[in-house]
Order: sequence, then C-alpha cells, then structure tokens
Amino acid sequence: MYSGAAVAAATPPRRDFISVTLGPEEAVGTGGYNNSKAWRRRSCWRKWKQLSRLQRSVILFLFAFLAVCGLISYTSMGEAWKSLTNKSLDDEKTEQGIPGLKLANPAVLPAPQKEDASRGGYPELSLQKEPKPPHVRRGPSNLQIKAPRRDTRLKTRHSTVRAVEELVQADKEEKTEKSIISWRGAVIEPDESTEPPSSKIKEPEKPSSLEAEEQKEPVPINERQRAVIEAFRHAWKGYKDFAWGHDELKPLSKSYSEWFGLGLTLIDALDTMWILGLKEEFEEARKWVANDLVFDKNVDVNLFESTIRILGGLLSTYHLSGDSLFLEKAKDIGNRLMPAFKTPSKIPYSDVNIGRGTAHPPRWTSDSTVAEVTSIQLEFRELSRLTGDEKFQKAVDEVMKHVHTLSGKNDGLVPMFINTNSGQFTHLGVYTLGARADSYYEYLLKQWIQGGKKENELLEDYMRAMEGVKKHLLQRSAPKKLTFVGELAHGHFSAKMDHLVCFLPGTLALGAHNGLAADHMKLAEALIETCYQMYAQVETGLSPEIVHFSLHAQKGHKDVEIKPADRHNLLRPETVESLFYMYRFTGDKKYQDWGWEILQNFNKYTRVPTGGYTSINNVQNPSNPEPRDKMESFFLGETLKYMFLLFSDDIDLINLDKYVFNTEAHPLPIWVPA
Ligand code: DMJ
Repeated sequence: MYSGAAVAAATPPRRDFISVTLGPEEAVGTGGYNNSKAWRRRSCWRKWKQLSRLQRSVILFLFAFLAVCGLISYTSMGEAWKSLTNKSLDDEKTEQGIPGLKLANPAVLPAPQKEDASRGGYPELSLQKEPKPPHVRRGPSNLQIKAPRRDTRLKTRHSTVRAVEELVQADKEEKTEKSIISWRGAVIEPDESTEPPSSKIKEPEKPSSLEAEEQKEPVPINERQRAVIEAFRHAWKGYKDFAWGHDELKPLSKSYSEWFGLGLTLIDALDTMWILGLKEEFEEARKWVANDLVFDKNVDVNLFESTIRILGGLLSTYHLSGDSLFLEKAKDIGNRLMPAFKTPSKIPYSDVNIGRGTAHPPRWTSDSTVAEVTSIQLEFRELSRLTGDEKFQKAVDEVMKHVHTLSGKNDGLVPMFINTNSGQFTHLGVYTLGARADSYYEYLLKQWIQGGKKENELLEDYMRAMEGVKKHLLQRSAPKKLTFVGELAHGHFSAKMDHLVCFLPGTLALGAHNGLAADHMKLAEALIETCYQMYAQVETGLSPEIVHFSLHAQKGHKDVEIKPADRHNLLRPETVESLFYMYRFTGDKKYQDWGWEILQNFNKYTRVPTGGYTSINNVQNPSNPEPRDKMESFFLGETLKYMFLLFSDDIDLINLDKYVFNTEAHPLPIWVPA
C-alpha cells in the first residue's frame, strides 16, 4: 500500500513529483490542537517554501488557468444570472398579492406585446369585452350624460407602482363605462342581453336599458315631434291641475273619474314622458309613484286593463329608466293579480280584488273575454324573466296552450268569450278582429317575437288566423275599393269595422318585418289606407268608434258610413300606431303626413283650453263635436307616444328589433334581440 508520508520519512524527497507531507501532529492533531489564523498562515507559508520550484510553477499555472476560465464563464453567465434574479423578484411580488405586475415589467416582455399575446393565447382574457365607446341614453338630448371615453388597454405602464395605480384606475373606469347615470339619476346597465326566463328561480334580471348600444349622435327633435310634446304638455297640465293621482281627467268639469283608483293616467304616461324627454314631468310623476302609489287597497280591478296599463307601464318604465322602484311596484301588482288564475279551468277571471286577494268573473256570467285572457302574456312573461319567478309566466302560458288546443275556432279565428269553469269557448259563431278578440291576434305574434321566434304554436296560430281573416273577413268597399276587415256572425258577413281593428296593419307589418309572408305587408298597406280613410272621409277628420263600409256604389254615398250610436271618438291610438309601424318599415312619408293631419284634428276638435283633451260624441259635427268630458289614459300612454315615434326618423328610438310594444304601447324587451 503506497503512502506518500512514509516515503518522505524514509528517503530524501525526490523533487520531480508533487507531494504534500504532513507532520503527525498536523495530520491528526494528537498534541494540542492549534487552529489560530497566525499559526495557519505561518504553516502554509512553510509548506509553500518546502515545495520545489517546479511544483510551485505547476500550482501557479493551475491557478492562472482557473482564473482565466472563471473570467470567461462569468461574462457569459452574467445575463442569465441577472434575469434569474429579476424572475425571482417578480415571483416574490406576485406571491405578495399584486397580480399583473409581470405584465408591466418591460425587462422580461414589453407590456404591449404581452397583452397581444394574452388576447390570442388565453381564452379567459380574449373573452373580455373591448372597451366600449360611450353610450347615449335616449331621453332629452340636452340631458343625456355621456360616459367618459377611455382606452385603458393602450396605456403603457413603465414602473411597477404606476402599473398598479393604473390597473386600479382602469378597473374603476371600466366600471364607470358599464354604468351610465340616466337623467333621472338611475344607474343604467348598458347592453344587458335579455334571456328568456329559466325554469328555476334565479337572480333578478337587470333592465335592458334603452339605446345602450353604440354611441350615436342624438337625432334632433323635429317640428312635428315638438308639436306632440306641446300636446302632451297641454294634456298633462289638465291632468296635473285637476286630476293628479286619479285615474282619468275630466277636462271640462275640471275634475277626475276613478276606475281603479290607482293613478291610471299617470302610470300609463310614465314611459311616454321618458321617450319624449320630459324630465321635470317624469320626476314629479316618479315621486308620486314612490310616495303615493299603493296597491294594498280593497278595490276590484280588471285583470286585463290593469295588466296592460299598470303592469305594462311599470315594466317598460323600469326598462327605460333603470329605476328599480318601477320593478318593485310591478312585482307588487303582478303578485296581487295572480289570484285571478285560481279558476277551475285556469282561464283567469276578469276581476281581482288586489287588496283582499280574491277574484271573480263579472256578476252576470262566468265567462271571460278571449282578448282579455290572451293579452296579458307579454307582461307576465316579462315579469317572470325579471324576477326569476316562473309562476307568472306559467300561469299565462297555460292559457295560451289551452286556447291553442280548443275547438270552436274558424280557420284560426276565435270566438269572443271563454268560460272560466269549463275552459271552452262560448257564444260560438261570431268572429271579429275588433272588441273582445283584437289583441288575441296581436299577442300571438308579439309573444312569438318576444320569445325569440321559437314558440311555434304561437306562430302557427297567428298564421292560421291571418289566413282566416283573408278567407272570411276581408272585403272591398265601394266606390273606392278600400280593403277592410268585417265581421262574421253565424255565417253572415257584416261590413262593420271597429276602429280597434286598425291595430292590424301595424301588426301585419311587424310580422312581415320579422320574416313572415310578404303578402302580409301588402295587406297592411291596403288596410292602413282604409284606416286613414276612416278619418279623412269624416267631417272632423277624426274617425268614429265604428264604421260600416258600403259594399255597393250608391250615388252620394261614401265608402264609410257611420251610425249615430257609433260616431264618438275616444282619442284612440290604433290608426296612429299602425302609421308608426308603416313608416318605420317603408319610410314612406305619406304615413307621417296622415298622422300629422290626425294630430291637427285632435287639436282642433278635442283640445280643452284649460288643459287636457276630451273624447267627443260626434265626429260628424265640426261645429259641435259634443265633448264627452273625459281624457282616456291611453291618449297619453299610446296615442301621443305613437305620434312622437311616427314623426321621428330615428329607428333607434325604440328599435323594433329590440322592443315589442304591449297592446297599451309600453315597450318591453325582446328576449333575444335580432
Ligand atoms: C287600449 O287600452 C289598448 O290598446 C287595448 O288593446 C284596446 N283599447 C285601448 C285603446 O283603444
């Protein structure tokens, strides 16, 4: 066994190899162990001196060689070392809960590149919405408040501190962009897509919010629209002065009439004020709703009328304003109306006591009107969607499903009554598109549109019914060959047409706009001409409640004949409503001109100087139209609203691909907008 120490001790050292000789005390420390620095220095130096020159040269050479290698590797590892140091710093910071700092550190990746990469590479980031341009709220143009325009993404963040500040700021700004303060002070959530109600109770839906899409310059109000605003203000003055908080104004006697005692005119007019941009009036009315509208009252209300005017009015005002007060009130009245559906057949009773929670049919019958039980669906369905409570929709859908299966229809045309016990149609054999049946047809189409055009039974019933109209009820008058919709009673055609039927051209046009048969549009054009003639051929230029058309030309006879019992005008909206749809879909200015004539005639014959407008008894007597002393709530809720919309050239002022009007002209959102 070779040992260098033994060799060194036996013979004088040969200097041609390197060896280190350790003394025994140094090697194992058998004596006292001395580890002082001075002793170690001295000892090393002695050892060095004991080495041969060759040994020293080799050692020095080795040291020099190692030093050179070290220098070279130091320069090449420097960068890696540096970035490694940065990385660990970043990790440390991120762990400390400041996410996003890596994005902002240009030493690793410049921020903009990284953002791009994230958009392309990470689905959760690419899902983020692009920052939106400011939204402009409908309402008075001078009162619209614009959200600030920001593009936080394009900012480069140079220092970490600034990056954090900017991220916090950007977050705040993004939130600001999402919420817009309306002129009423309500917070509007723009671009809330509307979804059909789910079968489970869920979080309440947010308002659809009117006109929350891309920024647009507000379309200025024109002369005719200004005239409508003036008319509205005049009507409102009468209501405010003499009927505030009551159902209807009696403008001549400067008092009011009560129907349900729920401020019907005020509620019906809320969304009209919003659309016309009447801020002060709206604010004042809102205060009344907040402080004085109480549904806990021992009062019988008509289910249909209170649904279309009150529930519909509150829901649409909620959507337009974003003010949850209106949704709360809508929920309240909606719940109070529900007892109407507790019938043996689930076909609702006509009347409900909203304070007691009881319901009943009219005193003389257990029938309900078909139009009434089938024209409450848009509102209750929307209430379900907003509240997440399916009971509202379930109740009204059941009615539609039931009516869909019923016998007693004539090519899709329905009788006017339905029994709440048996669930069967009664008084069979009489078919009309006027009173008691009208809005059944309107709501078939509109529910189909509201629900995103998926509910085929509704469409089926609507299309079949329109075929029934063509087959049984369409005729042409003499001498002008006006196309009109008459009635059928036990196989006998009657050339009678209610003014109410003038909703039909608008509904047909809406259907055609939504992709239904093109001949519906042709029919709509023909029918709106007839409705206009119902005004134009009358001495005051205002339509009576009902006309009879001449079927045979007779000397000195016009197409339109009016019976003494039918010559009243209640300030109804249907013709103006259809003119609005026709103008929207065709752009033909003649529809605006016809509406303008009608407005002027309302001003001429129904305007009461001290405030308000009145129904009249005789449209055939311009010198004495016999004012009736009543302003119906639908004059503000519907007639003037449709006038204002008709005169507008802004298709986004209640866009018909996003909203569907209930039968009282209250726009409700389409659940899956086109
Ligand atoms: C309104 O209450 C509604 O339009 C309803 O559908 C029919 N009657 C009046 C207007 O005429």
